[in-house]
Amino acid sequence: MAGDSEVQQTESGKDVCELDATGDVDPKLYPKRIIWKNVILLSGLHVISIYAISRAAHFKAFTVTLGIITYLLGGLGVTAGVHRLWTHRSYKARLPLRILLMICNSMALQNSIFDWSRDHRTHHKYSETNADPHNATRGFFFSHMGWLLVRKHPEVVRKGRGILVNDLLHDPVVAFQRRYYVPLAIACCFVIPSLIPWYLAGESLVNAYLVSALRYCLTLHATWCVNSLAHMYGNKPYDKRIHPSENILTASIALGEGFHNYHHTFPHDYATSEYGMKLNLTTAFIDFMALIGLAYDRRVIGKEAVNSRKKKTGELSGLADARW
Ligand code: ST9
Ligand code: ZN
Ligand code: ZN
Repeated sequence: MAGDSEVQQTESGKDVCELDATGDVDPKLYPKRIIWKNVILLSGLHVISIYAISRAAHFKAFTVTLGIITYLLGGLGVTAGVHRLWTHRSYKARLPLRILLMICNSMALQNSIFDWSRDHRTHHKYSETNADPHNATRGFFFSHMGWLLVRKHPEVVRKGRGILVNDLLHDPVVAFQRRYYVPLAIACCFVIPSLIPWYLAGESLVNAYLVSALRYCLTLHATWCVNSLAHMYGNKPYDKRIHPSENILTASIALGEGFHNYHHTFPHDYATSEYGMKLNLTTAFIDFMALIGLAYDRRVIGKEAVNSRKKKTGELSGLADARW
């Protein structure tokens, strides 16, 4: 009951006031608190990005090339780093690769590896429920970026507390990034990528910053498409009872992360797809790292298991009931 509610606090002292006295969710106390700081920052980023596009003809080729390279590096910090390595443990990486991926991940500025992984593990376990941080049943905009503009649903926090994160807490690379996250992310995402073309190619600092901001904005949208587009549109060859779908557009812009029906069915496959390296730059990157000895123990789901799952629950299986 609303009247029984009390303000509870997390370990770092933040209140989770939407839980009632029993720790259950009181629906009357949710929705939703808009985080105006995030609304202003993300709106500002979009205004700057549109302005950057309008000035594109003034940018030096060096700056644009660096923008593309940092899109790919930041993207790999998300896909090969926080997603496939730290969240799903779908392969193992030696220390130099973990450090490289942590720096690339900081370049993507998408929350610390710890927070991102905890949210993503929660997303997989409780997909399309209130405990899913970007629950796609709340609509396209919410699952795309709206979830970053409001306080989390209390179920995310409550159920998320049961998610195991010991491996993340014991990884010194993850701990280092978490500790110095704000300065590290600002330096890797904006400061260094703006200084390089200014220093090496005589680009103006304003132009160099505009390209960094545009690249950041594009990386965010490519990532968010996995939660929105790939949870709404596409085929479901592996499990038709779930929302996640094979979305080729998303796979193309998100370095191979759009094969989402496969990924939610077999989350521990390091390729996140049945088709290995096809449209999947991240898988090619991990394979190259394995070739030079920096990645190992890549987990793959066998053909037989994939085919038998397709027959049991895929679109062509004849299985009738959808979960939703
Ligand atoms: C961004 C992230 O964009 C994007 C992630 C997308 C994931 C996509 C996955 C797809 C697969 C991979 C594809 C990659 C493709 C890449 C392509 C690249 C080319 N469990 O969070 P708080 C507790 S970030 C357990 O503050 P609020 C916890 O105790 C963009 N507990 O919630 C915490 O306390 P403590 C930039 C949890 O206050 C407390 O709750 N960033 C969990 O409701 C409060 O946590 C932004 O725009 C959990 N899961 O605020 C905004 N969650 O501190 C950044 C929470 O002790 N975020 N708790 O840990 C925020 O400002 C806030 O998180 C908020 C919610 C406003 C969204
Ligand atoms: Zn998903
Ligand atoms: Zn995943």
